[in-house]
Amino acid sequence: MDHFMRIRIVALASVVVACVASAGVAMAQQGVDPRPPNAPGQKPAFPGQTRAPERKTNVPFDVVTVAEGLQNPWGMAFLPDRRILVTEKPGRLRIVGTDGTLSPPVEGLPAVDARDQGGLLDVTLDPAFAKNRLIYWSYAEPRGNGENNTAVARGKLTEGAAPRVEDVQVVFHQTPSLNSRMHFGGRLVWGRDGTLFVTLGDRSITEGRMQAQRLDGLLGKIVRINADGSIPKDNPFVGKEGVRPEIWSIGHRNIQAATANPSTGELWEVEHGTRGGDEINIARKGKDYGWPTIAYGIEYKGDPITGGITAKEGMEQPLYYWDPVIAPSGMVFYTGSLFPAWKGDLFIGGLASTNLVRLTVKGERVVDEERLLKDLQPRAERIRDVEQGPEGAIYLLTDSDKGRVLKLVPKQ
Ligand SMILES: [Ca+2]
Repeated sequence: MDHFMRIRIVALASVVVACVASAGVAMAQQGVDPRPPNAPGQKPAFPGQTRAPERKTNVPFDVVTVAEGLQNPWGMAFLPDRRILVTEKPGRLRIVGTDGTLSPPVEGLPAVDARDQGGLLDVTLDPAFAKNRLIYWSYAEPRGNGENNTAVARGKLTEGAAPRVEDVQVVFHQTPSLNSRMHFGGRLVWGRDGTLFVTLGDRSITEGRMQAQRLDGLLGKIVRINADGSIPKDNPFVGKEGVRPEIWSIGHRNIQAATANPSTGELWEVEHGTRGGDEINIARKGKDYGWPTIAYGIEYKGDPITGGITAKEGMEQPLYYWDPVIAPSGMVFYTGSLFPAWKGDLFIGGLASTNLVRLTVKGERVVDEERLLKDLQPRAERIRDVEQGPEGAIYLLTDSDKGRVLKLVPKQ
């Protein structure tokens, strides 16, 4: 082979390599979101970990306004008679009647710190509510001098002339308290065994973020408690010196979406990343989800996060991540019969994306993604919470000072 022929072959090979490489980039940018990633150099740890292919289910549905006039509603829970408990972030809990009317605020709740992301957060019924009338709610608990932390209280829901909670007990306080108005986490999820998972944030400020890996505090953690606030004996760190026994899992940033997987009972959660690092995890006993040592995406200012690495031995990879982000809040696996085509799918609320994310999940893999409500929201409302109603409709809370309860029902 002469010299020029060799050059031509090398040049041709380079073109082929370049074409394959650009096809690879194009592949990496497939999925439902056409925008480029914030961290284009980062590679997923396994195929399908991000930008799953789009699949439009074309399920016809109507969006019905169930109630409106709620100020930044954050969490909801269905009462046995199908009325809905809804929290408003400034500190009010209301009951939405089946006709959409709002009750006066439930009396007897402790004060909340409602600045920025803080306030009254999630609400859930005791698994034995029918017998004991107990409800649980999470909130930003004021501690004086601008300090606060996430807390969980419970009380007996009583209805007379005005609804109220009685015998209120604070069953959980996140420690340490910090002077921050951000990253409270706050979702409440029951395990099948009657224990309660509480998702917590890292409080956003550096002092909090750098404690997400520490076992002697509750910043950037998921905790697991008994209903009365005592510690389950089988928590992963019970009996270990210098370690908080409430801890279930560590290395989380800010979790505002969590639900029990109906087929396995395990806790699934979606946490907010920075620019390009929202991620889905199955929160397992004693595991480390990496924050802030490993993370996808970049800092808000554009710098790499910590050491700029996305994987490390001993730290869990997310099941799935988004770059750019959706800003997740609220999630549920759909198990109802109104939408057979969606059975088993995972629905996640989007704050920044102002849409409802639908994912097809096979075991522990996301196989396709769809964005719903894109064209149905002239006001581009942020979605704060997603629940399945007792009749099988999908209920949403929209996050604004004129927040609404919406439901998706099959098209009439
Ligand atoms: Ca992580």
